[in-house]
Amino acid sequence: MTNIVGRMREAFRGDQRVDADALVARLDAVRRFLTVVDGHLPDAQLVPAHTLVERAGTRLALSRDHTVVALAGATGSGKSSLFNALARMELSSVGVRRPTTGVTHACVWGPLDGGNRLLDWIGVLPRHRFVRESVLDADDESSLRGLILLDLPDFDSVQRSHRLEVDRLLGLVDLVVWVVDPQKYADRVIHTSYLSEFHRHRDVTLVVLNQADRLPPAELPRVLADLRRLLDADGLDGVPLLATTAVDPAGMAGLREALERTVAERQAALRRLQGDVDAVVAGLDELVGGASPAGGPDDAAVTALHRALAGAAGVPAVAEAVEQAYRHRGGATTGWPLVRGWRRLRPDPLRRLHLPGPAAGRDEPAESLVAATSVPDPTVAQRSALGLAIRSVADRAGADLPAAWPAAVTAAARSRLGDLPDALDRAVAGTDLGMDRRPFWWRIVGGLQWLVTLAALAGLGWLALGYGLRALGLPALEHPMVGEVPLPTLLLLGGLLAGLLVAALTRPIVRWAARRARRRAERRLTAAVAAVGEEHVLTPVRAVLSSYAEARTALGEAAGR
Ligand SMILES: Nc1nc2c(ncn2[C@@H]2O[C@H](COP(=O)(O)OP(=O)(O)OP(=O)(O)O)[C@@H](O)[C@H]2O)c(=O)[nH]1
Ligand SMILES: [Mg+2]
Repeated sequence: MTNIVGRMREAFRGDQRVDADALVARLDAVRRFLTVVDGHLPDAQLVPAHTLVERAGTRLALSRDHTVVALAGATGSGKSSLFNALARMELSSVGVRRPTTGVTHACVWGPLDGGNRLLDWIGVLPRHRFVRESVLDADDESSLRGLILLDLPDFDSVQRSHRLEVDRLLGLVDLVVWVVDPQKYADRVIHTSYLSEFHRHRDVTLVVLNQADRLPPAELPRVLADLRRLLDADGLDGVPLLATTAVDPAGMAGLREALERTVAERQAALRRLQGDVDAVVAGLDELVGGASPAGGPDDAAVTALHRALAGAAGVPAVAEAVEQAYRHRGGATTGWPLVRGWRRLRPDPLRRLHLPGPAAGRDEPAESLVAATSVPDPTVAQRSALGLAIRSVADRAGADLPAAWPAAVTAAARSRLGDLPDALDRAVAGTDLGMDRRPFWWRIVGGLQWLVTLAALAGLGWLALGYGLRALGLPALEHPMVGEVPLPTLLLLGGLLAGLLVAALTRPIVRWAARRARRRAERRLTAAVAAVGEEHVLTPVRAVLSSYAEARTALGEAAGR
């Protein structure tokens, strides 16, 4: 990308013909570039490209059979004299009072109709338009057929409006003939403000040293050589330089011939536009040049973003609540039945956070779950950690990009910051924490607990019945014996002890399973908040990076590669 300009120059030099289709393709690429970078790069830097696309589109749609040539130069250099001499008619006033020409005059060789639309676009008033080729001329002027010659006001004028008019027209014409005279050919203004600015339009630039008759014949080669040196310094090496004498038809032959060649080639309009595209592309190069397209957001920064999002979404608090809730619910199902009721009185840690989200809500659109949870709002520290993580993703992603792109990446990363809190809350509320169903083994242990408790109660009842009968003086019950111990006593004590033992053995298993449940919930929640980060932060960042890559490709095509 760095050497686009150099390569373009090579392609541009010489008498190579410009392929109209290739030029149109390059303009399309500039258009595509502008579409892709829209909103990412400052508009002010894109003005020349927009102007080019608009002007080139219009110029190509208008007559390609005409070549618009402007005579430009300082006042008194002889532009109007050359204009009249080429037209062989007195169309534009030549005067002693300076500046003489205040508005642009046009002369069209061939029927005026075709050139009129071009002149409307260029902005030459109808009363200053003339037609050169009449029936009377027969074939004399046919070699210039298609030429539209413009006599411009002076660019170094005391009249500011003249300079504005010249600057406007120089942007529209196909070829410029710079007219200088022996007195002022070395003036700084024409070289610094104009000629050196035209170095990309060398193929559509001609320089004439007019009023050559005013120089002693021996002086002319020296002045021409001096002027050539100045032109080379302006970057206009290779540009044709001719000596002309407007007051002598013979002194016009070289210029006339050069114009005839230009008109016959019908290349000037395309070459001019090609020079414009080159200039615009060179100007845009620094906006997308340098780095190769970035691969995407940096992995470490993305991991840090996920962590910060999890913090802001309250994932650690929810995971902690999942572990506690597992222990709470597990204890309530598998604990000693005589104390289960007491356990149930304590609130469920997950329900306190209004989690898990409403079971039916999971199938509903996410919007219906707004603010569904009571997870604590992120702290100031968590908010700023999230802000930093987003900035870091943007900084890393935009680090190698040129000019305004890093700012565009940062803006994209932060573009949906306002939606993040709700989106994170919805993500947490919508995550299946894996706490809906009770594990099967809880029920087995629970059943076992009831069984041993019933055994204890049966033993208690049996013993109570025995005491009751004895107290009433009725025949005592014969308790079956297991070894030395009566069966009811064994049932009562064994049942109670077994219940306590099962509860004691189950507790560590419940705790271990609670930690597993916590990790599973953490995984799912982290995946859910990562998806939010993907949608709200990373996708916009990737969109800018892909715009950058597309802009590079488009500019490469616009450069003609
Ligand atoms: N001897 C001689 N005089 C010339 C030649 N070209 C122009 N002149 C004279 O130079 C003076 C200025 O010529 P213009 O054609 O009006 O110059 P211009 O560049 O149109 O000047 P503005 O309209 O003021 O920008 C006139 O007096 C011309 O007669 C030339 O080749 N030789
Ligand atoms: Mg004039």
